[in-house]
Amino acid sequence: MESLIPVINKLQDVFNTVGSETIQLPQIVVVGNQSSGKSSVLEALVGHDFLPRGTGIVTRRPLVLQLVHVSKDNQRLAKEDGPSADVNEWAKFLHTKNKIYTDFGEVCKEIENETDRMSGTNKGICPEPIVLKVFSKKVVNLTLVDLPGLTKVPVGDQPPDIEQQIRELCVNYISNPNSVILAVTAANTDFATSEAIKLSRDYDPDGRRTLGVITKLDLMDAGTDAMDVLLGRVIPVKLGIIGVVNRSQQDINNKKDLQEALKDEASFLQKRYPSIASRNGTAFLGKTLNRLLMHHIRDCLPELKTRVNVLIAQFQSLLNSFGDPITDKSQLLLQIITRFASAYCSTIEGTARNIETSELCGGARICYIFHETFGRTLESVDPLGGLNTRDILTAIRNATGPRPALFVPEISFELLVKRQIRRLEEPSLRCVELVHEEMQRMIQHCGTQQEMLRFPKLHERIVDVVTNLLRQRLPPTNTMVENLVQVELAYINTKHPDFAEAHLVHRAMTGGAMNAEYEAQRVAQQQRNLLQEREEREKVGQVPLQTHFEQRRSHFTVEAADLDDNSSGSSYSNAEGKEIAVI
Ligand SMILES: Nc1nc2c(ncn2[C@@H]2O[C@H](COP(=O)(O)OP(=O)(O)OP(=O)(O)O)[C@@H](O)[C@H]2O)c(=O)[nH]1
Ligand SMILES: [Mg+2]
Repeated sequence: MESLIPVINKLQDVFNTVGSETIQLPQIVVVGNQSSGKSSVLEALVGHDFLPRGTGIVTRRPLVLQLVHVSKDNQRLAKEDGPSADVNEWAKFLHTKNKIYTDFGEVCKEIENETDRMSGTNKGICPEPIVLKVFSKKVVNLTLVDLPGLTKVPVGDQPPDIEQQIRELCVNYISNPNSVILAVTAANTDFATSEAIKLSRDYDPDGRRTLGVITKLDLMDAGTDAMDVLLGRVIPVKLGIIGVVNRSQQDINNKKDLQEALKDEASFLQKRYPSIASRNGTAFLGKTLNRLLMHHIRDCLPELKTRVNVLIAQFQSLLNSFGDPITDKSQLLLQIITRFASAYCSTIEGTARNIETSELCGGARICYIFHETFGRTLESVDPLGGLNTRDILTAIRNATGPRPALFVPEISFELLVKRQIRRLEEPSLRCVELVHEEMQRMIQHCGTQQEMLRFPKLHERIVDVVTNLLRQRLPPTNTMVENLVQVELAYINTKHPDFAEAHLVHRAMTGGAMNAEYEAQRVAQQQRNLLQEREEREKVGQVPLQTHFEQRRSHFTVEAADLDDNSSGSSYSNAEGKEIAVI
């Protein structure tokens, strides 16, 4: 089995790397008549003395022997499961939990004890398997199963249907398609009567996983040999028939060493079967099993290969998505940042390569926010909103102080106007907020998908930096908008053409001394000027504030008329009513 170790280890590494299930090697099951030498064959294959062997029924419970390869890399397993001292091989039973056996003689004793415990001491059998794990550097991960021998007549405490029971037990193991059957027959019995061969034929009719083993070649009657059997002339076995010589009962009693036994076996075969010596013996059996396992591994390879190829393709495309290797890091960094910056600018300018068609974005959206959202909000602001006659009257009275003024006090007008101008501040600040949101959103559109994939952290940093930058600019921008409103509040330019009309209103309301014809001319002239002025302003895109005054004029007149009814609650003189209307 030793040549398998490096192959399996390498393969298991590959399987681990590609994250698939590791190779499940077939389990090796021995079947055969009682005392045909099954345990002896298995033991020779493993290379350890640890199975109870002897005359009469010995193996009375299935023994599931799990060989576990431990390597230096496999420290975890060795530490958890292994003994503390420097021991290369050790064993553990399932039923003794964590007890560690380093003496294989003790293992043999424990198998006997455990067999007696469940099956009694008087030749009874029990289908419950004993599970033994052997940890070693010199084994591959493989499971071997030793079974009780097939028998005919009940002895001792055996039940009448013992033949049937053992048969079923064996069938249970050999019918598993993942098991290689070692059909053991002793050479001193007639091969044509071999129960092992018969049973395995029933469950492996193609003979693809049955290997014939002939034991006790040394015990054949004088004048007979197993030549015909071994050459497959009696009963052919597809995978072959291999003859072996195990240690006799005498050898076991004398504690004959396994290595010595192997040497003797080789010389026996050389002497008795020189022409086929190289194709028989325990060593050759081991090699053949090796080959069978290799074939099994080979069958697993196509699937592994496909998996590896799929993974290669996946990783290759991932690798390609990362782009060419980097030679100059700082140059690349600068390039990426520059590309991001220019992508950001072009999103604002509308010169970006991938122009969105589903929704407005970048500069176009900012334009929309200013002209549509903000513009509409401004237009919806009523210049006279929130002002009632009582406010105006109070403002006028407060401005005149102790003595009633002769003319409308302008200070009251300013007071009221400022209050109205201040109302523009809130929608302006909201406009700033919307623009900020859009500029923030634009960050996501810049930087290519490929770069984001390749340098996710860099991309995160860029987003961070730009977000912070935008956030930092928010308070100064708000302050600027607030300042603009403050500037407008600080000085009311009454010389502005918007106020030209106010003069007319004032005159009309206060009944100025000019004659009617002169007045009409003046009004006409004023209106021509205003019209011209407005056209010019509309050309440069300014919203004419005057529109509001025009729109409000009718409303304004009605309010002035209402004032005469004195219905607002507070009483005021006729003159005051006119002043309210003028303001
Ligand atoms: N001389 C000789 N004796 C053998 C050989 N193989 C096995 N034996 C002896 O045959 C007896 C039975 O061997 P086991 O290995 O216990 O046989 P088994 O098939 O496991 O027996 P059960 O488990 O009882 O069915 C033992 O005394 C072995 O020493 C062999 O090739 N030559
Ligand atoms: Mg046995």
